Amino acid sequence: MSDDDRQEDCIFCKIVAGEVPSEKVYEDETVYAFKDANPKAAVHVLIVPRHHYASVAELAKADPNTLAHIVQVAQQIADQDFHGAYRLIFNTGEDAGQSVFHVHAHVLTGQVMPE
Ligand code: DGP
Repeated sequence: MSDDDRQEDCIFCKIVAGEVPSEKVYEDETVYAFKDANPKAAVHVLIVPRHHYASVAELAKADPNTLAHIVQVAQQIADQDFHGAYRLIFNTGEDAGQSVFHVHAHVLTGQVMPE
């Protein structure tokens, strides 16, 4: 990631850059996926674009291909871990529970999810 993509105080920018350790699940040129530190399912993975966008709305507007790619990577993780079944969540805005303002998809899989 180039320096001008970064937000200095963003924990997920630091994880993408390898400055903060994480349990990597998948990576490629555009996204990085790692285990959530506070898992809410048997498999709980966060997928983030390498480039910093604050929210899924910002990502959808600026780079819809990467948003579609995130969905494809989620599918791939669930295909490996739980016959393709998964819950995909983008908390958007503080009042919806977003606490890290670098867009991230929560992939919850590896178990039958409660209703
Ligand atoms: P949200 O509330 O939607 O913004 O989700 C943020 C998630 O990020 C939350 O489930 C915990 C996770 N998280 C926060 N900091 C770290 C970290 O440093 N490492 C890892 N692996 N996960 C983190």
